[in-house]
Amino acid sequence: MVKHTATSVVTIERYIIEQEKLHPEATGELSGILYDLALAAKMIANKVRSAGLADILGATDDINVQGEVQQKLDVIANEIIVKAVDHGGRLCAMASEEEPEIIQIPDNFRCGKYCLLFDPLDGSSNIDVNVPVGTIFSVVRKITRGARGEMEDMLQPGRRQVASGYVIYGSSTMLVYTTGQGAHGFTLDPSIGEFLLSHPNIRIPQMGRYLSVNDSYERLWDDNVRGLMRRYRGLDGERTPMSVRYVGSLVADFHRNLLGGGLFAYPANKKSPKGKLRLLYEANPLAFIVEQAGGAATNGGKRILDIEPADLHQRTPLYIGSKLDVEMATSMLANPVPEEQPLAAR
Ligand code: P6P
Repeated sequence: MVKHTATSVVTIERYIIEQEKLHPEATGELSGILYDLALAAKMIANKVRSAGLADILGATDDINVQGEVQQKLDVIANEIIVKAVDHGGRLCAMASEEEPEIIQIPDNFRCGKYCLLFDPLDGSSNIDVNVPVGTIFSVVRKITRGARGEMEDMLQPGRRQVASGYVIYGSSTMLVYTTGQGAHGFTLDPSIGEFLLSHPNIRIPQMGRYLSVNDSYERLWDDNVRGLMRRYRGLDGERTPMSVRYVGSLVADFHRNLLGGGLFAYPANKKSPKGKLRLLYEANPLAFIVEQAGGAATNGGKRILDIEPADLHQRTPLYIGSKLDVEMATSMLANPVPEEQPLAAR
């Protein structure tokens, strides 16, 4: 494979094909899913860019599975992704943050061997104030018999992902993905409508500059979490102080830390004892990317990618970013978070 640099003019489609050649057994189905997601990202970027103009701001009166008031763009982004991938014959089913149940492939379309799990527009509450938002996706292989996807296909640990990625709709639109051969970033050139390679082989610094945490929950944290955050801030003399940068949009906070080094933390707290972020379509895909970039991700007691899922919309505490800072979390949070029992153990 050609070793590209950030100055190479390489489209995401070409890069996907080059990466596919690293897998002699590849059939091109996974590449097809990534093409379709890149198309969906361009369409969502268009909607996000024009959100302030077309009076589609503000919330619908629908409530999604999270009990959150759905922003109209959430619904639109969800539809765009489903319609972009449901007819390609590569998926057996999908799961979305916006839908309570598995999304089956329409009867008139062929089923494939992969499952797609996604958060169509994370951080959507930030849309009205022009803060970056993002799409997050995860791809796993079907493991059950039969053509159609089942819940068991969705409830796989993150280490079984074959691809994952995110799109950040910020000052520019970027797509970052991995298929297990490193993490690679592409920036949308709106003048030609192409994602161009801009960040080949992303590597996250081993120690971070930035700490991303909402410390308004400090009163709800356990003592060991409070102690960890003091350490990150340099208050106990064990670590050089980190600067706090918290956007309140997971993809924006994660992306800055991935490129510049840092740690994003959303600890369990007395109000959210399992944490807030979703395992299958937020923590797992970002954990795959950060490990491919030399970082790490834990729930405070266990590697995120080794957590056995029990529920489609399961939440998890999340500490993700620079490897040494994540290791500091693991060592200071000695008591693992009680896990939900996997389906089989019920
Ligand atoms: P809090 C946005 O609603 C989100 O799901 C993530 O994007 C973000 O990291 C987190 O919640 C922010 O949560 O409790 O700090 O407002």
